[in-house]
Amino acid sequence: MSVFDDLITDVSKKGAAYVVLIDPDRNDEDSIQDRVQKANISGVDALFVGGSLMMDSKCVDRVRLIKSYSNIPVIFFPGGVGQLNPYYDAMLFMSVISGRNPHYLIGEQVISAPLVKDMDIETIPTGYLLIDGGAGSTVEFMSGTRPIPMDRVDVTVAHALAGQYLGMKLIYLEAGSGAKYPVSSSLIGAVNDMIDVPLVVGGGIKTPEVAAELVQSGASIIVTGTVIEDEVSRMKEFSNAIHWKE
Ligand code: 1GP
Repeated sequence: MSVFDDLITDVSKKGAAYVVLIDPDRNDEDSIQDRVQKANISGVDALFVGGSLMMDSKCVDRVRLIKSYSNIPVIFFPGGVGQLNPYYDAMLFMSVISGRNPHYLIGEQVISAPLVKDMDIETIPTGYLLIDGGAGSTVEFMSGTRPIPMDRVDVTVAHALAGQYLGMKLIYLEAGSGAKYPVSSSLIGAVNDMIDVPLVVGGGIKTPEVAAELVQSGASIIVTGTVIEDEVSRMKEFSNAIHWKE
């Protein structure tokens, strides 16, 4: 079974899937080991690995390390083609469809496609929508795109639907790492009412209660990063809150 099929099975069996984001930029070897081993035993369904900006050249070594400790799928969450390496089980093959920067709509994808083929990495076509989470995210700077204001339901829904019609298997609503506020329940509900593909929601999700509320509003996959960097032991609480059918 593919990593994507596995994730979708988790969503239907458990009510939603829980993914922990590990940014290889901000982690030393000990914290990587601790985080990945805790994820293995805390009901986390997969790891996303990636970040918008790497401040050193150790990304590949850290991904290799993450893969060596992980019992769950390690999925590349691409900040750029430079982070591509053969240690991922799959990757979100993403396009920043909320923006109008051709490099992040199709440029990076063209550069990476032959390398992905050569490395034989499973690709999961993903429409990525950057929503304004109030914190001026790194993604905004790095992608050179303007986030969609949180209250522009019409604009968000139209982008998500366009992503579905273009064949995206997932639509990702991203408030940005460290967002002041996560994507709102009402926005998730409105998008979920209009599209049939699973919704991934991340950015600024700080408590299991908020995660549970976003799932009830229509999120199929919840991603947390910062909160787990601060408190690794909370993974189990998040996983219990998100997996409401279990
Ligand atoms: C993944 O950017 C998020 O979509 C992660 O955000 O670090 O705020 O959890 P946090």
